[in-house]
Amino acid sequence: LIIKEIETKVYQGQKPGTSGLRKRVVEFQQENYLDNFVQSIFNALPSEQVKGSLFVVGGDGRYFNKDAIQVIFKIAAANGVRKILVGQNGLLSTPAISSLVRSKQALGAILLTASHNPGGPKGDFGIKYNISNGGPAPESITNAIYQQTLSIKTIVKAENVEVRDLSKIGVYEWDGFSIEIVDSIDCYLTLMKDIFNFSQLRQLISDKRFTLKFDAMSGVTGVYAKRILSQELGLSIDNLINCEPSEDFNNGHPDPNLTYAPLLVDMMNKGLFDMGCASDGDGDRNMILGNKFFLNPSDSVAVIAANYKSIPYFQKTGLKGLARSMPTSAALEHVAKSLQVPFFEVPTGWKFFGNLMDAGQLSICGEESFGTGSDHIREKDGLWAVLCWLQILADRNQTQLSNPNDKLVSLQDIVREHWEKFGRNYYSRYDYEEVDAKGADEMMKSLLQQIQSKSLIGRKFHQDVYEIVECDDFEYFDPIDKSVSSHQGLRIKFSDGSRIIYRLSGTGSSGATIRIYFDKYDKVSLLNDPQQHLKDLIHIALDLSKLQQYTGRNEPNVIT
Ligand code: VG1
Ligand code: CO
Repeated sequence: LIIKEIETKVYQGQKPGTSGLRKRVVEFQQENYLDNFVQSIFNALPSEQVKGSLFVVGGDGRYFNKDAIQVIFKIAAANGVRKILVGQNGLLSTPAISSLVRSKQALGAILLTASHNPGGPKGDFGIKYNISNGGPAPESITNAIYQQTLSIKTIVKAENVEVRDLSKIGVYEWDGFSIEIVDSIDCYLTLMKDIFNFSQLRQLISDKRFTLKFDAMSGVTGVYAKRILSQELGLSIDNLINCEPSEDFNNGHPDPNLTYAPLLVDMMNKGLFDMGCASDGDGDRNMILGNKFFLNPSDSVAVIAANYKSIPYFQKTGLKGLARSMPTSAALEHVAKSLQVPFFEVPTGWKFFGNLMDAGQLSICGEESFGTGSDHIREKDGLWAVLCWLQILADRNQTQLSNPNDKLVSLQDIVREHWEKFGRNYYSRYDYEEVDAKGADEMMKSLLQQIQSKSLIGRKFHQDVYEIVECDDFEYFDPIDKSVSSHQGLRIKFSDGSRIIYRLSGTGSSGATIRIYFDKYDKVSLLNDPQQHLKDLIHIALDLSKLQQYTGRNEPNVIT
């Protein structure tokens, strides 16, 4: 190895957000910008751990992915890493990386993705460090990396390490360092076969009474969908859309929601398929739709949990506990109560679930932001969620599938039955993307002040139907490592249990994004339109925050 030491200067602002460091590509293209961050990761880790270690590297295939991988190779080699596993063509979904780290017992992984943010030369790039459990590094480590970025002076690089062609599976060796290009899917597929009953899934997918459409939004999941849904489970290739990974997501916004997946949403609204699914750029998110039916992610995780016995993996492991992020609807709590399993509420971001899983206290968890997962890995997992739903459907329809004249129980039938049993949490999230950061900060400050002064308590709205009984600035005490995470969102709670939550996004790359979440439980009227049902609560939220006044925005860009 020819190792060179390079002098560098500090870049301000390399602080990882909700899920890694995300910036515009042009920022990453500045001299040593990426290099500084990568070197800072190694500087933050104990050097005796790094020496001789194994790392996993891969990304969602967005623009700058391939250049970044070469930089990581060089810096990792010079810092004493023994071996790197990299996905073929540099591609690995976030869940696949998590599964590789765990099964190969790597020290950690470097993930190259800005997830659901747009890509391309004018779009975003991102980098995230995962630890040996396969999950995102906790705040103690991301903070340590950030501290390193503020004092970095030199970078070390092995100049002669380079594998320009990442298309062929194989091993490349230098003295004391090697790079192995691995199949992007194999390890993940083995895991999925262990979790689900593939022959049952195959039977459902091949049945004429059930039609499925999958949209990879030109992100990395396309390669997984082709192999798993099509080759392994027999879904016709015609039912896969946007399954070629593209550097700019085919000029799209790889965020699976009602706004950015219009093609799929339109087909499902027309009733063309029984189930429609989409995943985000790096494959950890999922949107699942029924025939003319939107499955709210907060309901999705609750229904999966309630039906855990349909899934072979949970038959083996049992249900250790359930958890959701704070702004996610309370639907999952009703399931935890009924099944009498422990329940946890953590801040937004998957990194907060890892400790509970490692401690054997958590099996299934989810976020309202189209993130669902379990302790099979330490990241949320888009394709896993799709397979869960297929498994639940296949299990529920065992009799029907063998009687060709029976009508199949549909996805929405299962959700409606769930509401009948547990009640329904009407839920919505409003996103105001790229608003002026100053206005957003001032709005949050004014809300915080109202909360801290307790002046909101006792206030009544809409003919006194709604009364505020509690409000706070959410703080999380991790029961496992005892760490404290403050300022995780502003919560307002009403006498009927309804909640309004305000947060600023931590994944954007310019301006600010305000998120407002609405949650209202109902046991009696189950089939209303959520926007209609939540109208008053939404009104109160906009009123209290004076959002329009602070931001000049009349409407959110995305409504979930
Ligand atoms: C958003 C979501 C959060 C999710 C995060 C990462 O964060 O709200 O639930 O964990 O994205 O998802 P924020 O701070 O913008 O609200 V992904 O798919 O970008 O790794
Ligand atoms: Co993602």
